Amino acid sequence: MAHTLLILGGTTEATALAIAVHEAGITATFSYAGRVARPKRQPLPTRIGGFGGVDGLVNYIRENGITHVVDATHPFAAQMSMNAVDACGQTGTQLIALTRPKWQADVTDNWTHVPDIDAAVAALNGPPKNVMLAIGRMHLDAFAPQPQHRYLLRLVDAPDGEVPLPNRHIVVDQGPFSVENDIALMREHGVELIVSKNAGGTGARAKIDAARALNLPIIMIDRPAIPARPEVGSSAQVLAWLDHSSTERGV
Ligand code: 3Y8
Ligand code: NAP
Repeated sequence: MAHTLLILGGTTEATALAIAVHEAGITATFSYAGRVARPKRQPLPTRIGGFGGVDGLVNYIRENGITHVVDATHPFAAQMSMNAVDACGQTGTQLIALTRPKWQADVTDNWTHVPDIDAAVAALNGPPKNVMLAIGRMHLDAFAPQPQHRYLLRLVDAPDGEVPLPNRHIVVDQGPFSVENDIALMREHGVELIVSKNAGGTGARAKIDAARALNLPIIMIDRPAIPARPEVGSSAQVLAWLDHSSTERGV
């Protein structure tokens, strides 16, 4: 019985999965939220934009006869992951998450772990420093209470609205990044401290290795809580799950 797969994308692993699913000849649609101007092209039919909450995703699943959902979104895309658990529960659709492990500090690293964005902001109390804020665009406003620092911001698209940080230098660049590039960038701007999400994976890893090479401290933001769901760490495991899972809807 043929499967009809929905891949919730936006990560390096989602792209790798799309290639594997395409090569396996499995019917699938790739989904982006539509956050950036030029998302990577995928070898699968691609939809762009929110579904309209849980109900919108339930309708999408039903109207498109989706039998399996793979949540391959970023570990900080907690709302999408919660919605996927709810919508698949309501429709009896098989769900699995393709995730990647958190980065772990080694003995030479100087990381300060904070639970969330607001705690990262609080950790920036103190005299002006050159801070690399490598967390994208969506949460820049949260850092407005710490205007004293000289920020190096890396954004996927040039900002359309006002950026609430007076002393900043904006680099427009879309990952995956390289360690050499990030070392050069940090040196060029005299970066003294990096703020990072614990994204895991390889696409955002360059700055972690660059910080290690330059012996720079990192404020590392832990991942938001995500509801329990089956998780695997590779495209091969997703394909095996598809082979072994039935296509009947749960009752
Ligand atoms: C829209 C479109 C692939 C996917 C590549 C990964 C790696 C490169 C590194 C830094 C950190 C950051 C950010 C980052 C990385 C990968 C992956 C990853 C971090 C794209 C993409 C979309 C997004 C959304 C975007 C967020 C932003 C976050 C930039 C695509 C390029 C900071 C996360 O301007 C905005 O609104 C940007 C929003 C969510 C976080 C934020 O708060 O701003 N990602 N990133 C997806 C959609 O529309 O559904 O996939 O081509 C994808 C990638 N970005 O196939 O190679 O796997 O994580 N993305 C973070 O980790 O902190 C950059 O600068 O060092
Ligand atoms: P989020 O906060 O968890 O989701 C907010 C809303 O965006 C969701 O409720 C949903 O809207 C929509 N959405 C999110 N991902 C979607 C997808 N793949 N397809 C369709 N709609 C999606 O998500 P986010 O943190 O903004 O992340 C958005 C996208 O960027 C995701 O694809 C994620 O993988 C990617 N990304 C995020 C980060 C990050 O740091 N957050 C990093 C790298 C890549 P509706 O409720 O209307 O359905």
